[in-house]
Amino acid sequence: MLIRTPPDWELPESAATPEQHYHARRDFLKTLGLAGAAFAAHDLLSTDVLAATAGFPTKVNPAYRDPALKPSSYEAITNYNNFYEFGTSKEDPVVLANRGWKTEPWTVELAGLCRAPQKLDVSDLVAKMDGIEQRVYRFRCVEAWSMIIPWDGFPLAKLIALADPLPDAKFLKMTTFLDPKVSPGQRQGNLDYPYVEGLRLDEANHELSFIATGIYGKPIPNQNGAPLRLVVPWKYGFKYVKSIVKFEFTAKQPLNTWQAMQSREYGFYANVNPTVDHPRWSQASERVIGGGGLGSRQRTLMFNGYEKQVAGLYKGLDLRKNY
Ligand SMILES: Nc1nc2c(c(=O)[nH]1)N[C@H]1C(S)=C(S)[C@@H](COP(=O)(O)O)O[C@H]1N2
Ligand SMILES: [Mo]
Repeated sequence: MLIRTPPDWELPESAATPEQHYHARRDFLKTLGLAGAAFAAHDLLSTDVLAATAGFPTKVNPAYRDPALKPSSYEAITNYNNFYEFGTSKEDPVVLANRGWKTEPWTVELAGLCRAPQKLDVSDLVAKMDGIEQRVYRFRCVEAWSMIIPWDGFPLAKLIALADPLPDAKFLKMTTFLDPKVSPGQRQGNLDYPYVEGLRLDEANHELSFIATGIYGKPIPNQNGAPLRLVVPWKYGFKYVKSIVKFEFTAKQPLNTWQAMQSREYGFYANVNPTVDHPRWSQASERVIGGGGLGSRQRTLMFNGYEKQVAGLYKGLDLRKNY
């Protein structure tokens, strides 16, 4: 499939590492689980063409590579995760999501109010997206921590165009897999499953909205939401629904999982906003994961730094009420 690592890739700066021998996604993931991704990803970043270092078929999109953003280490991004299907601690998913959970083959369904509803394998879907690109985005979790992540994938707008929504479609609802056999969190019921998220259709079609199939030029690890997950950089991390099996066009606003869980604390919009605090903590600043010894803090930016691009989506909307 297209999101496989081709056999002839090499890492210029670490030609001696065993990673150059990993030809298949499966092997890559197995090793990731065992070795805990011990290589220093920041070394890969010294080259200008970030993705080319790993040979993943992706091109850096220079429009989304602000040189002021220094990506977090691959190790931090892939070992400090929220994925409640595989446990509630940050360290659980890297172990539990790599114990027999298969993320290929993987069927994706396009459904609801659209002219071209269909079911297709994720590799066929990716093949229709004419190429994978890399974008470096800020990432801000509602728990007041942040990272910078080089995502590989395609604009969500391309997937929406493939489904061809009808005029009545106003929202896009996205659903994670449901399989309690492989998901300890689903067996325990630590949330209402399957995990659901949603966007207004104009938000979903915004140029920043992205579907990630990779990180740092490598296929996206299970713990980060293989084989495809949402990326909406101006919103809190819980909107970034992982391991999606269904994209559904709806007329009514979907009820997202965290809103269903605790609507006073988590809303539908979840736009990063330093002036609207979480009922139990301030959102004015954030801890930078991997930002040195105890982790440095920085001010949180309106819309996570994407205000120029997205503020227009929310003209006339009370962002205090619509958190
Ligand atoms: N299916 C599913 N998607 C999910 C979550 C989850 O528990 N289940 N957690 C969310 C939260 S709270 C965050 S912060 C991000 C974390 O993404 P990361 O682990 O790749 O950093 O995934 C989001 N997507
Ligand atoms: Mo989060």
